[in-house]
Amino acid sequence: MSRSKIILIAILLSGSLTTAFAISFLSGVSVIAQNNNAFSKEEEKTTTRETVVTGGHGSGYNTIRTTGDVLDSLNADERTDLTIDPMKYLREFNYGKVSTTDNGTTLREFTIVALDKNLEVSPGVFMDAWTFNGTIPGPTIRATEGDLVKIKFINNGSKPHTMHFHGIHQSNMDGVFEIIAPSGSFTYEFIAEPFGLFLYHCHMQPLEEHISKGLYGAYIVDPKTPRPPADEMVMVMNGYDNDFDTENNFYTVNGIPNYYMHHPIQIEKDKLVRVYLVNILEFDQINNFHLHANLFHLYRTGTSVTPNEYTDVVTFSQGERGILEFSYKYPGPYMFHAHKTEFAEKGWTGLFLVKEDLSESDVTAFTKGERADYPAEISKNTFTTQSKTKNSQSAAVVSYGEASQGGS
Ligand SMILES: [Cu+2]
Repeated sequence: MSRSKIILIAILLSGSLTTAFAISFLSGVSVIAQNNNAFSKEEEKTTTRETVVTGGHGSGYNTIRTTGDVLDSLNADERTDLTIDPMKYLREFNYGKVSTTDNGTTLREFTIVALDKNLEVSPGVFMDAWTFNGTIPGPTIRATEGDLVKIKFINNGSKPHTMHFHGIHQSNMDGVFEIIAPSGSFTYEFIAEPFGLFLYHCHMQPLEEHISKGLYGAYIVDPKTPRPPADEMVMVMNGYDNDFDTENNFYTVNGIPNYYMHHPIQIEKDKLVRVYLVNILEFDQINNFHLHANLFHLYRTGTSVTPNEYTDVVTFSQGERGILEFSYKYPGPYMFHAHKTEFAEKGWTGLFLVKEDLSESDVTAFTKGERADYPAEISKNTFTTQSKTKNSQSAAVVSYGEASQGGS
């Protein structure tokens, strides 16, 4: 529900109660009932019924062909005006320019540039975005506990900005009071501590504007003893309010609505997957992540190597994050998406495609730069994955639409 709606309801309720309370003082409890009746009659008069258009949803996830008003980014790979390349971003960790200081500390140096950019957040939908290094989300910054991190921040945007990192550091490195004007620069310097999953974002007022226009990214601090090897990926949950009414029109993980539905994330059966999951969604109170046909170990804020929970849904408010670990027992396509169904319908969905092993040929709904025609196997709601046995290779047909992917 939008904030304005919540506020409106709060005003109406408090107005109604205050009036009822005042009247009841004068003429007794029965007036409260009358007042409530009057309120509901008034409400009846002013409420008009909305027509609900279902937008041609069929059974199961045939709806990935069109999600009604939310167009899917089918040809995203070769474009330069998109928010990001979600497949590249997924497993891209930036460790900076690495050197060693005189006292033996590892120094990691990064350069981040704030840029105004007109980005296509969904086909045909452009937004005047503010970015770190030209993308939404900004680059994932990664260090190890105890490293010295230096971030040279250059503001080439048209508005003043800062970089506020979560984590432990000095006040003057917190990116709140030192405002970096357009054409200005500032070097943030701090020790990476503690280990965990953090984020960075601009901290200029009005904060909701500077965040919703795209100024954020993930910041990972690894423990000195590394976590066990895994297929690691970062997922930043966000939204776009491209008509500036303080309500999001699109919801995504990693920048483009529904991207991973068309470009499934390929993972290997029985192999440990580690997702660094960050919620930066502006305007909405919560966001969440649901994994299909599986459960994950959840490390809240990533500040422990012992999991807090074994679950299939995690809900975060803005700024919250956690590390998810899981492996799939059976091959095939599996959805992941916001279990806030409104967000899922407006773009926050994706697929893991679990393979017997990654040497199998890629199976994606669309190859790079291809037109938005569905390959025959997708049109027929089936596609083929190689399922290997000890002595032979046989092709198994996996149902892709209809009932097999029908629920959440
Ligand atoms: Cu800013």
